[in-house]
Amino acid sequence: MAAGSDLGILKEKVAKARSLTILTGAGISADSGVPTFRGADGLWRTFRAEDLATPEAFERDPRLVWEWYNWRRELIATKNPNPAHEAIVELERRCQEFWLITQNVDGLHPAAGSTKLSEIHGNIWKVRCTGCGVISENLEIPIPILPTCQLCHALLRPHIVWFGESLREEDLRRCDEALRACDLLLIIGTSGIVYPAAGFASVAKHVGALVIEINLESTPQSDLVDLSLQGRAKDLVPLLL
Ligand code: BV8
Ligand code: ZN
Repeated sequence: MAAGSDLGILKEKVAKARSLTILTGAGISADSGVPTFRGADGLWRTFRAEDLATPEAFERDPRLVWEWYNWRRELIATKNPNPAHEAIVELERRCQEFWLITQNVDGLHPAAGSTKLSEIHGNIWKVRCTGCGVISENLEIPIPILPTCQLCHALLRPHIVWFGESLREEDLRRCDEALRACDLLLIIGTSGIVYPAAGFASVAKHVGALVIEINLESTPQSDLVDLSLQGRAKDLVPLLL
């Protein structure tokens, strides 16, 4: 558990931050009961996320990929934001210059009230047409196993960034701006393995920002950051207020 003194230092840094940027991963939603990717509960049947979250997997077997996303939607639909999500909404309200970057597709940050936000890997409640490209919200539980577009009847896919697919230019631009402008970057609940998000800490570090990590355990980023606080996001993040 993080030392009291470290928490005190961090609380002060947050209060004094001119420009605060936060990067989150699956760990922040773990306390809401959403499985992480690499945690013990990360596996779905016998597949690894990297095997299903790819354009090739969808090309090969769209039914299987939709079954997986439907399973995750049904699970996430019963989950609520936790005190860590809520504390981040309060930090957005307090900090003059603020941006939240999330790798999570579960939609719990916007559900908590976050607005200054980039969902860089997409959102599981949005679908995109493989024919005409129209993007729409879809909250159906269960979603039809091979959903089609109401406009052109082509197959719909999750509006999610899969492995091997580039992030949206607008998101990359907005994230780069927030990482280069911030004087404090908070990294919460991510294993720091998937790029380009795994490279964000060094971008902020490069411009002289203080980089602080909150995670249950140490990560490949722990040597790079200025301070690594170990504990549950739901316990530690609210203590920053
Ligand atoms: C791209 C949507 C251009 C899908 C996701 C450079 C080097 C090596 C490889 C690459 C590279 N550049 C590109 C790549 C390839 C690839 C990549 O990074 N591969 C990895 C596996 C090495 N990147 C891409 O393909 C990206 N596209 O770069 O396009 C290109 C393409 C090809 C080649 C070059 C360039 C697209 C990446 C996005 C993929 N989509 N998600 C879906 O969700 O269905 S990624 C997905 O996995 C998540 O969004 C997230 O990003 C990642 C999982 O990481 P975490 O969120 O951190 O979750 P994880 O379970 O791993 O860890 C949880 C952490 O929380 C742990 O540390 C744990 O200790 C902690 N924790 C747990 N409980 C708590 C907690 N902490 C606090 N409190 C708790 N209670
Ligand atoms: Zn269409």
